[in-house]
Amino acid sequence: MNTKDRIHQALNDFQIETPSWGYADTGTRFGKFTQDGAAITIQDKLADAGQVHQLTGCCPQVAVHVLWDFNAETSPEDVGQMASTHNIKIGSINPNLFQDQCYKLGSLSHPDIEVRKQAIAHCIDSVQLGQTLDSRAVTLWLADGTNYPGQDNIRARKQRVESALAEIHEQLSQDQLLLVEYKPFEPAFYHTDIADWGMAWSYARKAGEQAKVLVDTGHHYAAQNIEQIVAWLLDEKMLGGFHFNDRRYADDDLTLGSIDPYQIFRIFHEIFAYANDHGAMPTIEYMIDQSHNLKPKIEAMIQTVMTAQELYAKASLVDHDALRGFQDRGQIVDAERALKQAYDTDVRPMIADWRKAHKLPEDPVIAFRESGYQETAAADRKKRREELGINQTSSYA
Ligand code: PSV
Ligand code: MN
Repeated sequence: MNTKDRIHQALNDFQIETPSWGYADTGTRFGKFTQDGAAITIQDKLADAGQVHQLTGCCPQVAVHVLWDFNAETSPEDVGQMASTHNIKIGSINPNLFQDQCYKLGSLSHPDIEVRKQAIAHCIDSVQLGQTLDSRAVTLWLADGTNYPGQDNIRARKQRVESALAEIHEQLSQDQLLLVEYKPFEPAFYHTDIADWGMAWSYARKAGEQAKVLVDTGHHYAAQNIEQIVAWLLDEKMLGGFHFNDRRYADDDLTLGSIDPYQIFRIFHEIFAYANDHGAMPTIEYMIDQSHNLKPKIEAMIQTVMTAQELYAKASLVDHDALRGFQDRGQIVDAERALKQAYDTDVRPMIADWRKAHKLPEDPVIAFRESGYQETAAADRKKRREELGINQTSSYA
């Protein structure tokens, strides 16, 4: 297959979910820089996600965070219906186990059985929400951990999480997945109950067959080799999905590839290499987990999606037969050159071509700017904020 066809085939198969929370005002623990165009309601978030899909053609799903996106006035069915009016679907369901006051000492790992019961019930509600909305993945991230040595019994907490996950897993329908996300620190700074991929893997294995590991690229120590983790999880059939973002220090939520695009290429390469060995691409939930504080949100999301497509397309170009030969003969320079050859290929004209073939704009960022959507949304949302008495000053449209 020639380069163009390989890229087109890769892009035909590539979809990535955007997060509802990436369209709303978010910030750091020090404060928020607000934007007039930021989504206020779930309707706004879905409209914005619909824009990203309309212009890129590869984001048909939007991830939701249960407490941030659902309320008593809007039924889940209404939310599903609203999504479909924007030609998208509700994707992964994210339970929220970190905002309620009762979670100060943890959620599924909390020493008090009553708090654990509340957390489990919320997860089971989220599983049912997924069933109502025909969504596949429930993605579980625990802020659980301790801040001080001796604060709680680490093994007891592990056992509490294990038994909670098994209980939640039992409620999954046949098509549902329970994705277990790990994070080395923050908000817990002494120990985190799911600190790394090995712990997430162990929890997922014990929970049941439909539990897999979720790799958030921002949740690793600086020198960690993420593609090795990906290769291991693939080999063990335990890779469930990704939360993509980039980072400089920790969980910085920077746009994908803004700091280290080669790392994302190497991750995609491991996936293509696995597919080459097994004759088919593995099923993986690709998701973005970014909250944009400085960049305009929809543009930043489109930029991220375009970067993901570029890096995925580049990774599809690696010549695996040649690479295997170089590896077998110990030709290190040539093996590395096989990766670089693909990475250095300018795939942008072929992606533009793919977009043309799919009646999509060649440059979705420019098309978005020209559409006037941002200005209209900003004017409308600014007015609604004033009516609602939400204080906000902004220099961004
Ligand atoms: C936590 O840092 C995380 O990566 C989890 O996926 C959350 O659901 C998400 O960010 C949003 O806070
Ligand atoms: Mn995440």
